[in-house]
Amino acid sequence: MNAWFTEEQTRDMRLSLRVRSLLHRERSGYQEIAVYETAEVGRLLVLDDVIMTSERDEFGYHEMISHVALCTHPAPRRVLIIGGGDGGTLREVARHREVEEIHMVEIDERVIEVSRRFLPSIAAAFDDPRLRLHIDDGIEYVRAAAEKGDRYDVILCDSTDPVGPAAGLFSADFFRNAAAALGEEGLYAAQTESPYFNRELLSGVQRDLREAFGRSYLYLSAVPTYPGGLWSFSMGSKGPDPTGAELHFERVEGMPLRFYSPEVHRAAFALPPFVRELLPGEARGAR
Ligand code: SPD
Repeated sequence: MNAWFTEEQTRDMRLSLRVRSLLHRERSGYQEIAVYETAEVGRLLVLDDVIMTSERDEFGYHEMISHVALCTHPAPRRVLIIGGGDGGTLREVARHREVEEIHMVEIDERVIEVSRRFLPSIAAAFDDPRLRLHIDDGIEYVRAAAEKGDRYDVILCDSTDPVGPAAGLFSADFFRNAAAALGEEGLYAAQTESPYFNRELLSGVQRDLREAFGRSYLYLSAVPTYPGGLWSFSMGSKGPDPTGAELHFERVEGMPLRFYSPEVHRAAFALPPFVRELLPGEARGAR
């Protein structure tokens, strides 16, 4: 079979993956959802022609969006996941025994259902009894949580790219609401795209997180099917320092992790100069 799935990663750059078969395609109320069996990266989830996750490289994303914050917060009992319908972030959060409640707000229920059926190794924790699943708009959910005085310890934003409805998840207004929906030592971590191809977005996010939380951090991982392969995560903190001495690595002992480790946690904050220059002025010298 000579079929290929091609993602237009930038206007001038494409990634093609040989397709063994198309396992599923549908149009939900929000987007086109497709799952391919590929020759190189196993099963691949695609939303509106954009790669969301693949069996081969998902761990560098899901482990890093989750464990960095969960090993930094002093007592992460209530965790909110925004987006993340494939379930990979939920799977990682659910590994933490100290987490008592996992709230997840996903706008498109069909992404969850398709992932449960076709990506069982990723969508592995939807039956966890600590999960409270909300099919809703993450932006509205966080605004309402902030207004009600609902308080989380950690919020993880596992969003799609910042286009269409997801653009609001990268806005200063959203970060202020996220800060208000977090407790005193609250931590917010989000995927923030490629440091090669989304530079303006990334420096704006860092500036706005710093304004909303007081402290912001940027760290890196590797996700070969995403544009450029080098991927960024941004963190807003009301107190705990993910680069400091008080980290809780004992929490991940014994977990079957393939990317995250204490060494990788620390190394992820070592930024090449071309990435460091995206940090707000006062933070550039500090790390
Ligand atoms: N360019 C694709 C970025 C997608 C980030 N989110 C992926 C969701 C994986 N759980």
